[in-house]
Amino acid sequence: MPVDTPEVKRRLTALGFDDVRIARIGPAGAPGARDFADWLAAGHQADMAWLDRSAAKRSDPDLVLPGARSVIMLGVNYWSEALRTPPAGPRWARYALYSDYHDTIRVALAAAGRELEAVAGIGPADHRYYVDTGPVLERGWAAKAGLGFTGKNAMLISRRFGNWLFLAAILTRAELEPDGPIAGRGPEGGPGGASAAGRLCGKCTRCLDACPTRAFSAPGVVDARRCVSYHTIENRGIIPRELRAGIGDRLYGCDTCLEVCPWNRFAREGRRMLLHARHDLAGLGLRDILSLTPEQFAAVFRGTAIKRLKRTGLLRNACIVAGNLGARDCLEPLAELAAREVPVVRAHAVWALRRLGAHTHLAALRAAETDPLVLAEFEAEDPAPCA
Ligand code: B12
Ligand code: SF4
Ligand code: SF4
Repeated sequence: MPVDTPEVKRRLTALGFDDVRIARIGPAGAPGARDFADWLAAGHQADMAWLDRSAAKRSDPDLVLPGARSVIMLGVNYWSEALRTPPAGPRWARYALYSDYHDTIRVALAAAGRELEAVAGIGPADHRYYVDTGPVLERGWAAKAGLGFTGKNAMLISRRFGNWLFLAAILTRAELEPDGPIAGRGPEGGPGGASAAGRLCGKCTRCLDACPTRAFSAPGVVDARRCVSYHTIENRGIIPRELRAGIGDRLYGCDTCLEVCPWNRFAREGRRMLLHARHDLAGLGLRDILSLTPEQFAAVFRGTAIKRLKRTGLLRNACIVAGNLGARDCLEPLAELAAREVPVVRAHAVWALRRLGAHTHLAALRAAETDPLVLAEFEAEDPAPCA
């Protein structure tokens, strides 16, 4: 029975999704599966082993939902004019300045599933929904559905909202009327082909040039091993010394290759029906962050994506930012961390103190230190003093 696809789109838009587009699932599987396999083979996933473990499912939706015929790709616009100019001090990726989008969007996805059942006459077992964490190549499907195009910055860029769009997906056995990819000026490169990245970028290379750690191994291809976003969010251990200066003032995530993109001229204030702003986090001072007790961390970051980084990860990142910003008002909290925290935090606190030239503090700390991870920071080549 043909499904009333415009009605499905109308209902999902009414729930708060800012864009709703459909891709048909064909025998070739997920668009971009070959690029994804190459990306994994090159080791670009760093230690995100969960990507390897779910690779087969990500490349073939039939392994996720046998008999799936369509993917409904959903976009949630999170642009806010209030976040245009980041405050001086530690800088947060804009997406993090909301209650955890996984939680808030998942609630709407459950409602979307019920609407789909009603319109398409299917049951709860005939669809599965995901936002970010599921085994779905979201950007590949979104490009195929024409929700946007894949930029040289690897982002799914919307012609309606620029770079500031969360993605979510509903796989379903219902056969919906598909939308097509956005027609481009450059080479198509086949569905999901690497050459398709940047089709609407023209000669622009702003994102590639602006990346502070040179993380693009090719246009559209991010090597997570060099990416600030990966290191400040996903990496749980030591951040490579050679990348720390490039992290600059970025405390959590990185928006640099997004914010330089000229397609953001189409960005507009989000309706935010599915998001709860936590813009207050951007006002936290570096000294306050470095001094957070476990109880304060839990209270401040409850319900946000940052809680998954845990206090240890946030302190580690804050040490790097303090070292990069030359934050001499943070010497005391840094010395406290270097004396009392777990080794991964102690190591980065020592790095920051060295960058700040805090020789008196360092002499005392070194005399008391026994952990090889932290001692290695004392032995390492002097980090360049901050400007
Ligand atoms: C792993 C991951 C990361 C890793 C690796 C990033 C990367 N570039 O691969 C790290 C931790 C570095 C990261 C960082 C960020 N991430 Co992230 N991440 C993911 C995750 C979980 C998987 C991505 C993946 O599979 N990567 C492997 C590469 C090979 O796949 P891909 O980037 O999706 O590329 C595909 C397309 O480009 C496609 N393709 C290329 N050209 C064409 C052309 C056509 C026509 C077609 C059909 C397909 C196609 O081929 C590839 C395979 O499908 C997705 C959620 C998901 N389930 O997909 C979120 C996701 C990609 N991340 C997201 C965000 C917001 C970010 C950050 C902006 C966060 C921040 N501010 O710090 C940065 C941006 C960094 C960047 N420039 O990519 C959003 C992106 C939204 C959007 N509009 O694109 C996603 C979709 C989460 C979500 N649900 O909203 N992320
Ligand atoms: S998120 Fe930052 S570090 Fe990663 S590729 Fe983009 S600009 Fe480079
Ligand atoms: S900054 Fe330029 S090259 Fe990069 S994604 Fe945007 S338009 Fe494309």
